Amino acid sequence: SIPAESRQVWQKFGVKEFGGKEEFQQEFIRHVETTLARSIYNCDDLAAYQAASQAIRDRLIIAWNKTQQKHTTKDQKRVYYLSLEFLMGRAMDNAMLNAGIKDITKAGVADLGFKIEDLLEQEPDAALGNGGLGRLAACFIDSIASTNYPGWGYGLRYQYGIFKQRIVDGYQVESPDYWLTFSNPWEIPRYEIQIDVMFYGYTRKYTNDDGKVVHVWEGGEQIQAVAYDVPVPGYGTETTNNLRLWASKPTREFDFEKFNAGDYESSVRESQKAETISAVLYPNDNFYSGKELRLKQQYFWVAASLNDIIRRFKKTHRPWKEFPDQVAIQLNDTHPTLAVVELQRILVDMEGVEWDDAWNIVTNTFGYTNHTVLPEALEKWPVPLFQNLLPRHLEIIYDINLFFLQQVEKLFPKERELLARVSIIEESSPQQVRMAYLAIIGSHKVNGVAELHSELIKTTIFKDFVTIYGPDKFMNVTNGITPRRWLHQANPKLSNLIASKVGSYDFLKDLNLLKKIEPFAHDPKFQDEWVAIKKFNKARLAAHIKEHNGFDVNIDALFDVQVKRIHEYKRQQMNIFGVIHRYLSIKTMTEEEKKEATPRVCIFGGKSAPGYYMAKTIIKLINAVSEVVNADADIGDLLKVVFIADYNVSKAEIIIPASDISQHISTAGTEASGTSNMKFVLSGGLILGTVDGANIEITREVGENNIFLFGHLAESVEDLRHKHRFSKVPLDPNLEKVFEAIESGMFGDHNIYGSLVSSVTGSDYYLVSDDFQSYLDAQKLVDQDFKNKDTWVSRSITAVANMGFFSSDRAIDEYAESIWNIEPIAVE
Ligand code: GPK
Repeated sequence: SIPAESRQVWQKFGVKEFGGKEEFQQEFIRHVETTLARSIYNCDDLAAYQAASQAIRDRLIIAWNKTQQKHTTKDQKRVYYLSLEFLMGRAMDNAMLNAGIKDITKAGVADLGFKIEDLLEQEPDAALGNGGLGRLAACFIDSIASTNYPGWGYGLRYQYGIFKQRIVDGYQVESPDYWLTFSNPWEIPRYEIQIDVMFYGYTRKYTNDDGKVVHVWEGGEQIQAVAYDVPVPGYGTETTNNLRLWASKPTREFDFEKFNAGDYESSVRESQKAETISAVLYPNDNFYSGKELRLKQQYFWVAASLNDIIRRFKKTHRPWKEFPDQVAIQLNDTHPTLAVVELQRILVDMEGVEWDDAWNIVTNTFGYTNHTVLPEALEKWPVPLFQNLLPRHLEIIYDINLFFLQQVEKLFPKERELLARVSIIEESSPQQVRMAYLAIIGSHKVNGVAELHSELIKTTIFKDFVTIYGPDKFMNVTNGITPRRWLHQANPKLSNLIASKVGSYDFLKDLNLLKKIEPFAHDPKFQDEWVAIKKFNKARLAAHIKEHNGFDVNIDALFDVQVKRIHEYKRQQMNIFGVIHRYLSIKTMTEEEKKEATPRVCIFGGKSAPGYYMAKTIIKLINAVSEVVNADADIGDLLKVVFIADYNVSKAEIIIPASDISQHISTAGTEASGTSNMKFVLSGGLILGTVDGANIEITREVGENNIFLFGHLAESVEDLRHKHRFSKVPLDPNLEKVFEAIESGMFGDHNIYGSLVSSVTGSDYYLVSDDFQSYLDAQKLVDQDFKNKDTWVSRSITAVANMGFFSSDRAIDEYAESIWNIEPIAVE
């Protein structure tokens, strides 16, 4: 440590926070001239963005250091959020907002000849996630910091995030998202933090001098994990937490071995192979694909993270049994479930803790969040693959399973069927490791992400585990979203208007304060301002559409938006069938009827997994319909169809505030929660939705007059599917007309859409036909109600006023209180 007499020097020159804009400017110029080696003569927007972000980054690092020192001295329990995905989007605007230096930087760059908006546009999205699950993790770490909880995120530093989507001839075309081209100012490489991770090899056991059986795992391939830290600033607090992302690198020892054997070329090849582990994000949402490299990613990340967490714990010199008093680990889906096994392995094999004591520590440490009931999304690793890659872990899983099944047998003697059903090992050929079961057995709490979903997991996929453990192990934590990004950053004008009535921006920290705008729901002046802001946001989106799609949309039309991953269960196909129905209706309207009709702009956006044929067909149909409808002179402004390519977080920030209606129309019981539904309502849009996921809680909060619900309920879904399977259910007549239009070739070669149509005319697993009439009825109501501008705007205001519950700060408080058992720490 630094000798006392030197400390004065340190303190004298310690980096300070910005006092004002001039200090920012000084730092900006210093970074242009030294960090970037540029000058006033060649500083373009990109360089200016880089210099500004370096200056902001320095401030985050100071706060980060302070926070980590404070957390270390306080020595309280921390939470570690393990997620394979963090869909962060851009960092600069959020960093300025949360660090409270937005005005300083804005004014600072203006004096230097730049517009802050132009600089923000330079930043590529950090798109290290697929959709809702990854974005939830991003909102959660924002909230953990903003509510002053000591907590870290752990993930992978993919070099390629979710692919970029282009539309060529109506089809999705993917290209790689190499987002690190200009380096990333928001990460701090920690080259000194290197952790060895082993794969493959073999296991061996021996009896040591104390007569104890010891298991060893050796002879495998070593890969090195290097840490990259991303500071996560809380809003309105000094707390700046850490997101630690691991990158894979070849180990030095590994290189030398080959090199000494004279095989230089293959040593280089092997090195390159090591880097591929963390190279690319798997582009599947709600789908398990079972690739070995994916299992490698999971173990690599889990092993590095646990090693890091344990190293930190060991510095406190506490006994192992206190581990769960210091550490809570949340498993974001089953992706990090190997952590359960890895912790047990470290405790038993490496630290000599007795099996039962170790297992107590493990189960008290972990919590598991389930995000889906879709069977195709549940991870099940083939035993042979597992055996080869992680032989010792498989042995431990067998032991965990054995002890678990013994316990079940004691509780429920003679229930052989039950034992087979709940076994971690599925007796298929090959056998499979059921990761969700392992996660349940290895955790003290299991939660779903909205009320209906949390009930469904208890009564369907995890029913037997409720029988075994009782209901208290299973709970609900309804998802939330961060109001900083999804209200203040995405919709600054609305945030400012709300602040003018609330009296401050405190609602960004305590979202229930939105209630204070409810009295103004019928105030004409407030309504006018509200409407003007929506119009401004629609114009902003229209400009984006003009630039990227090349045509104009009428901003007085109803903006109807469905943006999310393309998936059959989310039913974008039903939406586009509805659009075709609307198109056909307009074609038969008289001029009088046309005058009465509500003009619409139907906006779609979302990526399909590259190998998901049906989803890709849906994208093609949307684009084909768009071409036909937009070019039809009979239709004019009454209907426009837009597909916005490459939907991502920064596009969501433009699209969501511009919606009048957004669609969340999954087959009841399939969408675990949804979070964009919350974002749309928070921006003053109303929902057209099914009785599914968090739509249900949104309805309860905003009132059923302020949402358009339709469709069958989750409880009827099984029966309806059964009917489709075992009898011929007549197709909805309106849908039949839509299919006739498709088959007539109206949208190009109808063969392209053959499987899409027959999936509905066949077993109709997603009940598109069953819900179609109800969907059209709800749409009709939307058309009518939109004409009544006064009522519409008051409904919009009332809905926003009642959205307080959906702050991710509330969700994090619930996790902290009932799963993690952690307390906030103030950082002055
Ligand atoms: C759930 F299982 C998964 C998955 O693989 N990816 C994903 O984004 C989503 N999710 C759910 O589909 C949403 O309903 C939910 O809001 C979100 O996770 C966050 O919980």
